[in-house]
Amino acid sequence: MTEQSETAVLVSRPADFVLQVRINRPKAMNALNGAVLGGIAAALGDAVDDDSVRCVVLTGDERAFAAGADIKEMPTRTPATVLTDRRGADWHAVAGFPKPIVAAVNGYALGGGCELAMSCDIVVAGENAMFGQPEVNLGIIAGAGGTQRLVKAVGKSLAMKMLLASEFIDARTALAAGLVSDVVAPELTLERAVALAGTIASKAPLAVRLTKQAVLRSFDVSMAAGLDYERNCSAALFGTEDRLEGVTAFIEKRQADFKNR
Ligand code: DAK
Repeated sequence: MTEQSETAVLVSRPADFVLQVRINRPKAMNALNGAVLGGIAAALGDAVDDDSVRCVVLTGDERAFAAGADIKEMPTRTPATVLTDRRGADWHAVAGFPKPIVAAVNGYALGGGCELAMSCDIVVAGENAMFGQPEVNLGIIAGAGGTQRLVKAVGKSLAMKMLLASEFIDARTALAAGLVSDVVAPELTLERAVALAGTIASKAPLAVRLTKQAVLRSFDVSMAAGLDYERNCSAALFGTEDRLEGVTAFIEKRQADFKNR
């Protein structure tokens, strides 16, 4: 991790097996500049093979999860840099991260900020959260999954309204539409996300990992192919030590002690 990206994101351990990554550009509404994206990607990259991380919480501050890509970096960007610079890989580090990520969203999640939340697996929102895809105001379109993931999250009509008219939706609307899983008082957003992450982290890690993979697979393949994939994942887990531990612990009426094996 570079020195710049270390300050653009703050990494901490709020609970056993949980990594917290906080976007740290409060004066710029946590706009996602190269340092922030690089910092998130580096933190997740470090966590991929780290057995002490089983779930990640990604958050911002009370005013903004992230108000989008950094507009002040945009004047010098060209089609070539958009296609070839490191940001594509940084975005992929989030969407392709194999362990669960819980987004804790207070305030604005706009443009790339909304896309970042949607690249996470679960979104916990504070009552003050606002989600939007206002890229057309800038003459661009959503570039990190907004035209694809938002439709799948909230349906065509609401997605079109957000993407074409740049109308924001509040936390309650996002909950009703299925974009977020929980709405809580803003001061409890992070606490709820960390608690959820802690619960996920207490489950069998390999089962959690394959569950995430199988659910994400459902977006890309037919039902028949998805069901085949699920069955194969399920069969593979029957060969793990943690499966034996989970089943034995149930029968012996004790807490399972999973080893990620
Ligand atoms: N970029 C840079 N600075 C930003 C920013 C942003 N997105 N959003 C806010 N700021 C800065 C403001 O410029 C201001 O800085 P100073 O003037 O104090 O230096 C400071 O944050 C506070 O903002 P405001 O003064 O505007 O605060 P307000 O409360 O009045 O308004 C707001 C808050 C969030 C509603 C407003 O700032 C706003 O509308 N911000 C822009 C939101 C936006 O348009 N977001 C979408 C950006 S485009 C791609 C991947 C992703 C993307 C594209 C391609 N590829 C992989 C190809 C994504 C594109 C985008 O996200």
